[in-house]
Amino acid sequence: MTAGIPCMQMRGGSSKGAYFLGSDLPADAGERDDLLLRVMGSPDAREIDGLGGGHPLTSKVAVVTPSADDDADVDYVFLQVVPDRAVVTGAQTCGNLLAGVGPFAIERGLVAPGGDTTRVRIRIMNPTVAYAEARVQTPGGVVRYDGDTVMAGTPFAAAPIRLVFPGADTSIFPTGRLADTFAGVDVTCVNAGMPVVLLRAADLGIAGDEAPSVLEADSVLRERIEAVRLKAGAAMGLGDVTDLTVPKMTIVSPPRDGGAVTTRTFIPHRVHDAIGVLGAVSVAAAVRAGGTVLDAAAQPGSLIKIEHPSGTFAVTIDLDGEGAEARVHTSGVVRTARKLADGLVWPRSGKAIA
Ligand code: NQM
Repeated sequence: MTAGIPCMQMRGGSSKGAYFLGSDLPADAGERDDLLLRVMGSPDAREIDGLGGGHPLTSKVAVVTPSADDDADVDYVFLQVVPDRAVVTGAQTCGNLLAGVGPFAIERGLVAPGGDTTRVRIRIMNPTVAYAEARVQTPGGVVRYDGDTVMAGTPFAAAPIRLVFPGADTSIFPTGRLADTFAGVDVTCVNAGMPVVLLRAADLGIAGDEAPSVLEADSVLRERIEAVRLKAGAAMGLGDVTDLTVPKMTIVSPPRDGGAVTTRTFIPHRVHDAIGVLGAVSVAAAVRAGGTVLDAAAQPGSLIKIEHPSGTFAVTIDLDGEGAEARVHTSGVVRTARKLADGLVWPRSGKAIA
């Protein structure tokens, strides 16, 4: 019988995934990905034979290793396990699972707790190297999960984890323009950590505050958005994105609840119940820059509230430069995470039945 593999299941932000030490997984990426499919229960829309929850937001993996980089304590590789296809992709990172990386690193002894709050410096390894700092509550040298912070997209309060992202020296507008037209639809392509394409709800003939299930059921809308995505992805330098989970497609419309903008995000085939962390940072970057399909002037304040299907997501962000030259100076979000289970997982040994 296959041996059990050490694994911690955590809710990270509004997602859920399996966290592993890199040393507990095969070094070869192909072998690792094959193992992860068998751990999560993919390919199967329900992932009934594995830890995955049958939705992209609950079929995620974080691989954490001590970092060789002086600027980081740990390296974080994010892998999206596609539930209904035998695909494991590292073409994107995930800011929600990132929220669990600090607690996991402390729990596994990779980072020593340092007072009431422990700072964990994280090198995000894919799709390109980036850095983040997580501030984790560790009173008495133990990770604290309980707390009063309520995060839209998660029904229960928990301890806050502040994630801070340093700036970058590349423009947030990967096509070099504030707006483009692809497949007849005006869009803004923006990337402040997650490649996102903004589309106006009015241009798609919808209100923009529909429930995710309503949008997912609209096959004409889905096909139109996919046609835009394939062209926008190439123009953003992502190549052929047919089988990739990026760019994310965010439908924007005027705010309803005091925020800067209402969003509905295809990630890219299911619609997010909320919005991804770095997805929200990218939208907030476009809000701050102005002159985009958001049809608004650059917003002056650092705090940007992004409305989504289950509430609002607050991002603090400052930019350097203007217009198509705008770059992130710094950004930050508050998330929560929770250890759900810690032990051994037994991967399926059987092959998928066609
Ligand atoms: O954008 C969903 C999530 C994400 C990614 C997705 C994320 C991010 O909510 O940083 O967190 O867009 O695939 O976990």
